Amino acid sequence: MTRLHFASALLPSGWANDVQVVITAGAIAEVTPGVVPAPGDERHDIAIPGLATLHSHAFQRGMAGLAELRGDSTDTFWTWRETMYRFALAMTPDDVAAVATLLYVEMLEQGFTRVGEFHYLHHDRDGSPYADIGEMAARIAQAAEASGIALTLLPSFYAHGSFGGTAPHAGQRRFICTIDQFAALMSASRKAIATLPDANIGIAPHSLRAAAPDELAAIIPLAEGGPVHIHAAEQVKEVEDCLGWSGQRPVQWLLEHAPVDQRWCLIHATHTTDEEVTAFAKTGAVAGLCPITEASLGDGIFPAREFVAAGGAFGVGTDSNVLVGVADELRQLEYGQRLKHRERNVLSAGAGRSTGRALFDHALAGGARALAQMSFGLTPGARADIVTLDITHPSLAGRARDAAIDGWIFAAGSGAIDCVWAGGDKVVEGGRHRLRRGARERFNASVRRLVA
Ligand code: NGQ
Ligand code: ZN
Repeated sequence: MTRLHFASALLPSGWANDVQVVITAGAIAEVTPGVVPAPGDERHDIAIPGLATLHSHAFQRGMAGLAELRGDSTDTFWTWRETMYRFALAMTPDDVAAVATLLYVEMLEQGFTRVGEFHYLHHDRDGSPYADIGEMAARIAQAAEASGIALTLLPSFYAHGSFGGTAPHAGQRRFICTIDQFAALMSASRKAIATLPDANIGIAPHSLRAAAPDELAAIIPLAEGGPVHIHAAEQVKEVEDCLGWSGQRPVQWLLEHAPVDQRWCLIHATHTTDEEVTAFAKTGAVAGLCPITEASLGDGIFPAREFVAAGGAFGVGTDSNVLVGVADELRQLEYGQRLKHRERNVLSAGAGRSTGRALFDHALAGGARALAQMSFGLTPGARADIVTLDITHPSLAGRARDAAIDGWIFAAGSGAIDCVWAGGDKVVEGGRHRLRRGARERFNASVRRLVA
């Protein structure tokens, strides 16, 4: 049993002072506001819940910052993807484990305590399955276990190069499965996470480009009620190609042809019309927004204001992991809206209400829904995922409650996290994960070789 005491804590009912939290077996057992610290309570200042990054491609952390060199023709999402494929083709299972471990360490240092790993780098370098088809999934599970982050594994089904069932190209060979191989991969993935505390599993048809309608229908039952994630409408070209193929836009097609409900998460959904926004919000499916990656790749800006006004749920994902941070994703999301609407405090819940708090609340609830966490936040029954802010950071000076969240998200950024408990285990202290050094060494050794 661990007993913590916080000067203030963000509970589901709002901020409370003098909060004692009792942790047993990795979960929150009791939350008692308005009590003085008991002898033996470990004391901290401001506590907030850990968040989920609902969309990650771990291996891409290895190439962060390596695609910022202008090419011969106009650089786009599609030219970035060629660079990314070349990198993916070179990685061994050991490289993936090293890169994912450091990434998950960094996520925890930034206040992410659960990751939705949209996992599609399945096979050996020539495209043939490993002797254990779940080899790479097992490496992801190992990385999660070593770091302490909770894992929602989302094995991805990938079969085609584009709409209409076209053949995949050579650069995609490590991602490709038949339906039978995917079923075997799902079983192996379930095995890989079986002993991992607090892990769960869903499925991820990669996109309507990569999964044909009959395949989509065949694989959805393999989720066995778990989450279903799919990339949709990230790029204008993708929307145009989808219109050419089906006469419908990707989000529209999904809403009309797939059983989209609260279990679903549409990743990006950047190019979505007013009509789609209203219908999407009604389903209860989560918009999986990845603001930093979407900016990095030149995707466009999601109509977040309209989606929230329609009652839509969203969470955030670090996606390409080019930069990892809770504060960074939430700030970028709000700043995109500001640039688009030429206004300030666009996603605040109303007059006198904090923007940072609104962003945080949405991302907490939306992330939990997208990764099938029924119980979340600082409440009995939830996993003990707790983050404390460093009140000595200059951007937090004199701030309390929502103002501290705003100071963190808009002014302090990554430097304001003090401690992080993941499943009740204090893995980050003074902003540093206990594995940081070793994880960096392994990561650096892999990446030096990969970029040589
Ligand atoms: C991915 N990433 O699967 O890693 C994709 C690129 C694609 C983003 N969409 C590949 N950000 O969508 O075809
Ligand atoms: Zn993605």
